[in-house]
Amino acid sequence: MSDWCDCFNFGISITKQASEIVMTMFQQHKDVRVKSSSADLVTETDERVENLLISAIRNRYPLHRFIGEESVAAGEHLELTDTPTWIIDPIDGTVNFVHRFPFVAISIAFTVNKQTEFGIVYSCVEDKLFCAQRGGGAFLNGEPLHVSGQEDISRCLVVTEIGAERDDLALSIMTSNIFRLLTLPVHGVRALGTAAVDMCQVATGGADVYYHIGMHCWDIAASAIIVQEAGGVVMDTDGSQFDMMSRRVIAASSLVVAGRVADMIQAFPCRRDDEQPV
Ligand code: LIP
Repeated sequence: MSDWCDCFNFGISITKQASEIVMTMFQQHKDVRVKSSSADLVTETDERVENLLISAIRNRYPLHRFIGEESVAAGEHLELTDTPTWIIDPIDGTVNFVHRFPFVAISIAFTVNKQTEFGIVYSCVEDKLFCAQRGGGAFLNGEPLHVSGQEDISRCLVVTEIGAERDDLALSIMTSNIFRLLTLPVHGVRALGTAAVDMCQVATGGADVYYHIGMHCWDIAASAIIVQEAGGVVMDTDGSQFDMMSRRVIAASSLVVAGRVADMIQAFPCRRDDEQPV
């Protein structure tokens, strides 16, 4: 069990508090701004929630560091160090939030010495709290989670994301990956529009594998430990060790399925999250 329990319990508490803002604004009109592409959006609520989370956590743990999606978007330097660090996506599924598509999540991961100690993903509209502490198992609303253990790729339900990239190369590779899986065939392919909640479906056993190229560390850092603590496998799309800054991930019910997907899919080039700007 993690010895960062106070941070974990505070993380749970502040997540629930922040979700009240998300749910209040969910049905309201939103002023939307575009970031890296027409599919990469931000609202005042994303920024308000991130500011609430960071200020509350910083007040309690003044020496801790933060990697927040909207802080980075505003130009804050992204560097993961050994210092206790909170990796925050204030609203994962912002496009869903703008459209009132009911899959939006607050995602918080906590690392020490670059190792994730706990992850919290709260799917606000569903009122589903996914969480895990390193060595302590994974839970959904307090009930233990375990992956499906599926080892036959042709019997897998696959979850992925189209992401925010809209250049021809990325779209061509993304759609050809889906084509290859569907013609295998797998049982199906799903995308909820939030990487964090997508990936947590593997932890519940409701999906057997999730893969994504182009997401960011804040999208999947929390759900990665949730899948691992549910008995799943998390790796890079090339089959190498998972690296939350690489913007590539496979999370699977078994090493066999993870390896099959790694063999089948192609990645497109992405700048690492921690790559220094040129
Ligand atoms: C989103 C991801 C989702 C992806 C979207 C976007 P955000 O994160 O969770 O998987 O398809 O393009 O990146 O921007 O809503 O926090």
